[in-house]
This record gives sequence, structure tokens and C-alpha cells, in this order.
Amino acid sequence: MNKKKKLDTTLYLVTDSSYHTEETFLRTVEEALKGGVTLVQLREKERSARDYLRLARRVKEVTDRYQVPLLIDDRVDVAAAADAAGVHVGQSDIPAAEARKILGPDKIVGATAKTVEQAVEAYQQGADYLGVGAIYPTTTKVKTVLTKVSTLEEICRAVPIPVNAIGGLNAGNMDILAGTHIAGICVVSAIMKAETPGKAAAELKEKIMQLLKIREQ
Ligand code: TZP
Ligand code: MG
Repeated sequence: MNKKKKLDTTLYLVTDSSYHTEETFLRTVEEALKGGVTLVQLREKERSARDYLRLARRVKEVTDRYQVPLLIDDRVDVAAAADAAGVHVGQSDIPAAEARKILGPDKIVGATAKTVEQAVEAYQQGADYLGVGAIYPTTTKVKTVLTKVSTLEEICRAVPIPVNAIGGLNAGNMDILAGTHIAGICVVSAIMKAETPGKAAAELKEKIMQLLKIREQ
């Protein structure tokens, strides 16, 4: 039996702890959860595996209280050790198929795709959802190129799994996604850098729900 909870990627928070103390970081994640974030990815690029695991366990204590799945960026070993809900892998991480093999059928495996080919491959390898972007230039530390909204939509049509848009998105500019078949949005700075992350998350949630609802009409 597949124990995987139904995946809700509507408002997907990808974290960045670099401009926080650990306590303000954890508080920000908690405020975001209160504001309605449906999925959290812990994204750490500089930490040792041991420190990544330690932080993952602390973040999971928070996400568990809100019954929101926690995914770990890049590191399948950290995801497994922390008993996180799953992992997110990019094009330079271990392939989705290997992540699936290691974590098993009950964990969530997400993948980054910037082209239809990458999207189809990740889907065929067992990815549960895709992150596609960057839609806008981003201030978050990442090696990425811009993805056209038309490519995003082609990807949505090419795979039967949830596709999320990512990159520079905020409540004021996400209308560009109207009419596409995305399942949700991923944001980093729109929440992590917000003065009131709870309010920011609630505003983003309302906006994205509206956008998804209009499409269904
Ligand atoms: N992948 C593509 S863009 C991006 C990642 C991880 C960063 C998005 O961050 P922000 O702050 O929401 O632009
Ligand atoms: Mg990665």
C-alpha cells in the first residue's frame, strides 16, 4: 500500500537560512506554516551533512506539528536519516530513479526540470512532482537560467504529475502564470525575507488559490 499522503504543492516554501539565525529561521518557517504553506523544502548548500541532518530534525519537529511534509534538497542520505517526507533533486544531483530506489515508494521524490525532455525523463524515473524555473530573475543563490512561461506550460501538458513554477515569484507578479496548468508555486525570498512571513504566506496563498481557481472556471 502506498502510504504517501496526497501531495499538495499549492504553496511550496523553499527555505534559505543564510540571512537568519537558527531561531529566526525556525520561527520564519513556523510563521509560514501558520500562513498556509502546504509543503516545505529545506535547502542548504553550505552545511556539512551532519549539520544538515541536525537542522533537518529541528525543522521536521516544526513541520510535523502542522502536518506539512518536509523535503530535503539534494541529499537523499539526509532525507532518509531525518525520516523526512522526501527529497528534491536537481539536474546535477543523483537521478530521480536512484533517489526513488533508495527511499522507496512511500517517500516523495521531486525533481527540477527546465525542458520538456528533462521533465519527461524525471517523470519516467518516478518523480512525484517537478519544479520548473526560474520564471523571473532571482536574488536567491542558485545557478539557473530563465524558463519561458510557454515552456512551463508545455511541461505541464507533457507530464501527469504536479508542476510548480519557481523563481522570483511574489504576490505582485504571479499573474504571469494565469492560464498555465501549474499545481502551485515555490517561493524562497517572498517568504524567507518577508518582515511578516505569516502574512506574506497568507497573501501568497490567497493569490495562488485564486489563480488556480480562475483556471478551473
Ligand atoms: N531554482 C530555480 S529559481 C530558485 C531555485 C531554487 C530560487 C527561487 O528563489 P526566489 O527567492 O523565490 O526567487
Ligand atoms: Mg539540487
